[in-house]
Amino acid sequence: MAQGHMPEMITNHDLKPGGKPLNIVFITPATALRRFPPYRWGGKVYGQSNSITGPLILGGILKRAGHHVEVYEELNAGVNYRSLLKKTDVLCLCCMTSTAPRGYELSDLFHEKSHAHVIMGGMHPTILPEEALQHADQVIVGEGEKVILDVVEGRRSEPIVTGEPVCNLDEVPFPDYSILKTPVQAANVLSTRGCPFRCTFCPTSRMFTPYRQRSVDNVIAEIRMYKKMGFRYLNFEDDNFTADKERAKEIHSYQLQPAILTPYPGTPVFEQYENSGRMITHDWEKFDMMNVTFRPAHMSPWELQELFYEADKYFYDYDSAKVIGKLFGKEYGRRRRGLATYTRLGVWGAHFCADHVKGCRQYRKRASGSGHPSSRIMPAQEKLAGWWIQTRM
Ligand code: B12
Ligand code: SF4
Repeated sequence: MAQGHMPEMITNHDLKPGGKPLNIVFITPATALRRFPPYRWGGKVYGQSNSITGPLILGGILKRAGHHVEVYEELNAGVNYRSLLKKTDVLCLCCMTSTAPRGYELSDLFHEKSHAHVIMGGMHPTILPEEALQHADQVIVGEGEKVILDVVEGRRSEPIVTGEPVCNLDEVPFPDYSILKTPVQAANVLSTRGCPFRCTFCPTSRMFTPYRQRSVDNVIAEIRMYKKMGFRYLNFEDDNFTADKERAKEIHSYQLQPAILTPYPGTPVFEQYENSGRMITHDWEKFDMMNVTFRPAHMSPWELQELFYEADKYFYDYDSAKVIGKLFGKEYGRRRRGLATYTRLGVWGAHFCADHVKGCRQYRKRASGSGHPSSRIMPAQEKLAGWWIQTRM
């Protein structure tokens, strides 16, 4: 498989004299609901399976330094933990807020049942490193490229290591898909890091700072590599692909999806809502942009949740599926139709669970109250998902 190029700055490390290659495993955790098979099937309707790129970039750096590296995305497939517990020397967990609780669970499991050294990184450990350190041996704050090898090989042993941002993004190696062990159909391309604006609710513009762009040539070289590797689908996953309109036109693509305002820790909105008592949950699993986690000013949390479901139905409707089919081809149209159906079933399912499943029946009566809406809906789905997962871990 084609490899990304490797800049001097990052490759120039050697294994410690006499040091033997380590078995390094990267896991991007997913919440119980997202590991539940019906959700994974639904995900296929939503789009081609894809992978977060951080572990593929960092794993590639470690592989080229001589280590044995495997990367797993829990979102896309079950992971055989029995075998990983036996062989893993270093476990690297990549967590966003909603997946941090699962990351902590995995870290505890590896501490209990294996000899692995556990390192955490990604969006959530970057914002709350002390919280992550209650479970991990080391936490890397920020971008990992410049420090990952030193941390893994033990030259940096402090509990919290701060990774400096890479100034010239063209020096970052391309993600290495040869180490990814879970299925993937689409390659993700990020032509920038961060965003020139700093909306008060936005975590990425704070994590990836300053805003940087790759050169168009470098992006095109990556796209060519994926074509050679046989990828039929690419996603542009920039946070604000149109920040530079001319450049966006040059590269040519963007995508949107509905989301609920989520006050992520580390953002001014979180501070503000926290200080004024408007946060209604600190259950990080709910921080996935699909659950209301705060008290809105002019309606109840549940009313906002319902409006989100309604917006989803308008966004993914059958007419727009036709237009998308015409613009982007039959397959995209078919997927969009599937998504329209799935969204409608999902909304119905959420109401059904809330109305009929034990523990949730009362939600309508409490709709104008201050409780967390998903704490009434989700338990039904989560109980089922939790049961299924427990029988397999
Ligand atoms: C691609 C992507 C996806 C893909 C794949 C993700 C996956 N399989 O988990 C898809 C579309 C499936 C997805 C889904 C979701 N996503 Co998403 N996603 C992204 C996106 C756009 C790009 C990720 C990426 O490749 N970044 C670029 C690389 C270079 O960064 P990175 O992976 O974070 O890695 C760097 C550092 O974090 C660090 N690092 C990372 N991992 C590790 C591990 C170790 C051990 C170390 C040391 C360092 C380290 O070093 C890396 C290199 O510098 C980001 C936005 C962003 N700009 O990051 C949102 C983002 C991560 N997603 C987000 C969200 C909310 C979600 C969903 C919950 C959305 C939803 N409603 O379903 C789901 C959850 C999926 C899950 N796993 O459960 C939020 C998370 C916010 C937060 N604070 O938690 C983000 C930040 C978007 C946003 N603007 O808010 N996502
Ligand atoms: S990425 Fe979007 S939300 Fe974040 S600062 Fe930029 S424009 Fe605002």
